[in-house]
Amino acid sequence: MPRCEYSLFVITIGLLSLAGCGSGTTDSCEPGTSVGCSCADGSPGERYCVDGKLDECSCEEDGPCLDVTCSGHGTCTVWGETPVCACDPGYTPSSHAGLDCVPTEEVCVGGPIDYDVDNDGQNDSWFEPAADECFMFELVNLTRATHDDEGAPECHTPLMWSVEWAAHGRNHSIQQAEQGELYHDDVPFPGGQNCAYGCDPECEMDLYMIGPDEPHCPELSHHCNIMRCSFSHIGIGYHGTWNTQNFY
Ligand SMILES: [Ca+2]
Repeated sequence: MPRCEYSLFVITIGLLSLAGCGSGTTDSCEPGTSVGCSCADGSPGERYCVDGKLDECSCEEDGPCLDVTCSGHGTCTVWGETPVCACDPGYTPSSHAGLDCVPTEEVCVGGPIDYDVDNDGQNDSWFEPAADECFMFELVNLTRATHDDEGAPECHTPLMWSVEWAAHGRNHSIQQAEQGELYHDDVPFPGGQNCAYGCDPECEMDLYMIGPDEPHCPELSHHCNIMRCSFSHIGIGYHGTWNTQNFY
């Protein structure tokens, strides 16, 4: 498997907080006591005695997700204090906030470029993403939303689509296919780059995330590029099974 070059940035994720998730503030109680309650998702919470009355039900972890519907096409999970939607197949978030799920084709879109994607000697003026490219984009954000970071400095909010870097990525995949090898020497070079070949997008995502040469962050790896906190965008290019992910 290929290796990549990157610079490291680290953001520490805060601890969980408590948030109200129920109703009822009228019950009298002894100061300093509390009683159990049921949170909106059925998990156990606690009602604390405040000024002689039981406060609202306090629920760990699920509080920040209470008002997040994921547009009805995903599941909200809290990472640190940050809620993020893991979207259903065919959907992905529309912004860095990751609080909604829209059809992937509304976010993974074509756009104007001024770059020779297909190496025919003439600059191309438009890049239109292919189905594999948008599916891999969807998988990257789903992976970020669901991958258990096990305490590592990894981030879960989604990356946004870059037409320009997708065009460069497809060109890089074409060149790798022609040369029959994986490499990383693009000029200009993105903030990070992952490359793989030989199977479908889901299989290549597994190679990136759990392949034998993929240490857990913060070691340098494809895994780290996909989960890195400092990246905000990704452009993905395919040629056959040759995949390039460009991050910045
Ligand atoms: Ca061209």
